Amino acid sequence: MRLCNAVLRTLPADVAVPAYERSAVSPGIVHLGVGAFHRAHQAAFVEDCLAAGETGWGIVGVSLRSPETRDALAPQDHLYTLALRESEAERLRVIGAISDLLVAPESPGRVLAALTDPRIRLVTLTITEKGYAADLGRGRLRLDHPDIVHDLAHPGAPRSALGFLAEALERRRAAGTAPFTILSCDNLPKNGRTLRRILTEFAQARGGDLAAHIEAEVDCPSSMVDRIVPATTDADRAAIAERLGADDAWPVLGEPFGQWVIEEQFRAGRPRLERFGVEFVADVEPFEHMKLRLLNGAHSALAAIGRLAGRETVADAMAEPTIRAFVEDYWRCAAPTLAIGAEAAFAYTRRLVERFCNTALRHRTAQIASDASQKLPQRILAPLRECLEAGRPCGPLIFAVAAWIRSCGGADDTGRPLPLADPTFEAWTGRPDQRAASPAAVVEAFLTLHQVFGEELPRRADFTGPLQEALADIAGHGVLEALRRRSA
Ligand code: CS2
Repeated sequence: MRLCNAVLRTLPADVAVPAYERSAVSPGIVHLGVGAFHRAHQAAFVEDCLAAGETGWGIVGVSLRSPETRDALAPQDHLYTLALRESEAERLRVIGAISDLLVAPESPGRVLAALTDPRIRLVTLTITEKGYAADLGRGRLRLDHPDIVHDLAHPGAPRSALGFLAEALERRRAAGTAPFTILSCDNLPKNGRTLRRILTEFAQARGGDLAAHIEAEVDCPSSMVDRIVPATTDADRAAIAERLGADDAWPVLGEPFGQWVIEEQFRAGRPRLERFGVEFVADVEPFEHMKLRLLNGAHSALAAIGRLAGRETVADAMAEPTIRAFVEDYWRCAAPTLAIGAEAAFAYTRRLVERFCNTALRHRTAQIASDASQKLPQRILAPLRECLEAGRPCGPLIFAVAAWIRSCGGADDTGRPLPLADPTFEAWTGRPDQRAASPAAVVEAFLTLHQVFGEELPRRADFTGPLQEALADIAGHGVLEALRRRSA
């Protein structure tokens, strides 16, 4: 039996199901990039609003690349299970907030029709760092990006999120429909402002006066989103089917913790998410820095170190005392770069230890390591730069960069292959052969990667010297021994 509207009544009593009439919901949100994170985070908050009677905020999900999500969920009335796990406990909730799923490459016209529907007042995005087609170090649009080149040549059949947003805004304006608000839910610095800047640059490149319309009329609040969402495995599918008594082709997993902090800029209206724990603030940056630099920064460090040391999950890596001590040290260095006080940072990291040690999640270090070249600048290099400028210690941050470089060499410390999943990095033709080149030569080659390191950092001897030393230590002794030597 497959999960669908008709079986909702037959599910076990301890599985939460949509507490509202799904057929009465109308679409109010288009979400671009409808992956597991969206389904485990924003959609769950929207589900609360629907259940509370705000029926005008159903979600039309759009996949910008593959049909997998639609293929899995369409046969089950777009229902799916959210499993929140901690230790032995698992709470299951069937989410009904998604009312339709579109696949952009198959039918760009249907996506544009959804985006120009006057009932849509909010467009949310989780398209990952690389979906922005931007040089994130500088926060500028990459006009040479193949999707951007395509969308400028074919504005009526776009491929990129920016192409869809610009064309939809143009059509809405022509039809006299007010613009939607665009809410980025990606882990980018100043995500709303960055999106607004690159969308405006894209609109300028299209010509006409759309850019001026966006500047004057379109709200792009920044937001900070947080929930750890490991990729679903076949074992998860089987275990969830067992509990449901029905098959769900693609349930999503997460930790019970969830946070969403959003800037209050919604001229087009919004669901009353504040009733369900979402925080609306004037300036999201302090929250964003706290999360990007403490949670995501440590995650990326753990991913690189954990993979080199053969630790499959974040919890496995945290169980290794040397790594755990390193992470604590990392936080001590990153925390002073935050606007929040030391006490708040300490409270946050205490909670992070518990979240990272949640063995029920099985959050794979390989998952976090994907697209690392797109993540390092905002997570690790931004606070690192600030520490260097202030003359504060930042050894653990530099060590994390060295571990990342080493993890790009193709093998872990025992010689097992370490595949990369970072297309932007893989496209780089200057990659040195780490089995042959000296650590100094490897560092020198990596520092030419300006998209990651920027222009100024590679010129600082107080960065390049310690980076070479850390890489030489890792290459010579393995990552765990290198960590032990650091703390000796
Ligand atoms: C992780 C994030 O995969 C990654 O890069 O660091 O997905 C992280 O789990 C989330 O941002 C937590 O909110």
